[in-house]
Amino acid sequence: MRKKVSIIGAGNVGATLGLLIAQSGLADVVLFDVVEGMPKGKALDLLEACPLWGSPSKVVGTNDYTDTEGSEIIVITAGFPRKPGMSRDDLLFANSDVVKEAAKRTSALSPQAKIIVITNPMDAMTYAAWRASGLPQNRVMGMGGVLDSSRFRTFISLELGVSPKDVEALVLGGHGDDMVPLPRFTTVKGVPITELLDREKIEALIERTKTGGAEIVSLLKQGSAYYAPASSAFEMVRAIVLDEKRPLPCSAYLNGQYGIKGIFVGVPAVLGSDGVERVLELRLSPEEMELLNKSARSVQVLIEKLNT
Ligand code: TXD
Repeated sequence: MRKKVSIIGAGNVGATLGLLIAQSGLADVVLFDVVEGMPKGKALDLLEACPLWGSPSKVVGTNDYTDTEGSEIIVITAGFPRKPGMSRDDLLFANSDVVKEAAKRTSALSPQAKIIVITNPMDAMTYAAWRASGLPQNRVMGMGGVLDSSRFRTFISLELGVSPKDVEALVLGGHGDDMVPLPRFTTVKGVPITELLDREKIEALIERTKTGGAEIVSLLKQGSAYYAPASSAFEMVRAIVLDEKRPLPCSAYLNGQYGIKGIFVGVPAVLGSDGVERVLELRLSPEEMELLNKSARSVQVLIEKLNT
C-alpha cells in the first residue's frame, strides 16, 4: 500500500511539498489547513495534474484532522508569518500554539508517524511538537540544515563555476542567524573548499548562506522562500519513506552528543524508516564546537521561554 504523507498548513511551503510528492508518486498526500476550501482547491488542482505526471498518488485537501489518520509522515508547516508590530516572542507563542495543536491531533490519529517540523522558529517548534505529540524523540525532527546546506552549495557552485551536484556542504546548529556552516566538511568532488577558495571568499559565502532566507524575503516583499524549503523537506520525506538511511543535517534531539542535552538542534543524522535512526558525531575543532554551542544556546533560550 502506498504510504500517506499529511501536510499541516497548505500555504507556500506546504502546497509546494505536496506538489513534489504527488509529482514523484512517492506517496499519497493530505493537505490540511484551517482556511476553508483552500486546501481542497489546491489538492484537486494537484490531483488533476497527476495524469500528466503519470503519478498514482491520491491527493486530498481537508479542514478535518481525521483525514490524516494512518499517516507515515506528518509535515508541519502551519503558522503565522511575522506581522508589523509583532515581536519574535509574539511569533514564538502564536506559532507554538499552532504547532502543538497540530502535533497533538495528528499523532493521536497516526501513532506510528514521524513528524517533520518546518514552522519557524523551527528548532524550538520541533521541541514543542515533540512534547505535544508524546512520540519518541527519534520520530520528531525539524527541517533546516538541508536547506541551509543547499544554499551554501549553490553559492559555492556559482563562485567556482562547477555543477552544484558535485558540491557537498554541511551546515549545523539552529536554523537561525547563528547557524554554523562548516568549510572543513564542505567539498567539491571530495576536495575541501578550504583547498579551493581563500579564507575571505569562504567567509563571504558563509555570510550569504546565513542571510539566505532574509535575502529572499527582501526580494519577495511578501512571504518567504518556499521552492528550496519544500525541496529540502521532500529530501527528508523521501529518505524516510524509502528507508534510504541518508545522512542529512536536520534538527534532532540531542542526548549528550556534542555536549548538548535535552534540545533539538541541527546535526547530521541518518534518516530512515524509523525517523532519526542515528546522530552522527563529527570530531569538531574547539572553534567549531564553540560556534555550535553558541547556536544551541540561542535555541535553548527560546525553549526556556516556551516552558515558562
Ligand atoms: O527552513 C525552514 N524551516 C523554513 C521555515 C523555510 C521556509 C519557511 N519557514 C517557515 O515555514 C515560515 O517561517 C513559516 O513559519 C512556515 C510556513 O511558511 P509558508 O511560506 O508556507 O507560510 P504560509 O504560506 O503563510 O503558510 C502557512 C499556512 C497558511 O496556509 C495558514 O492558513 C496555515 O499555515 N495555518 C494553519 N494550518 C493549520 N492549522 C492552523 N492552526 C493554522 N494556522 C495557520
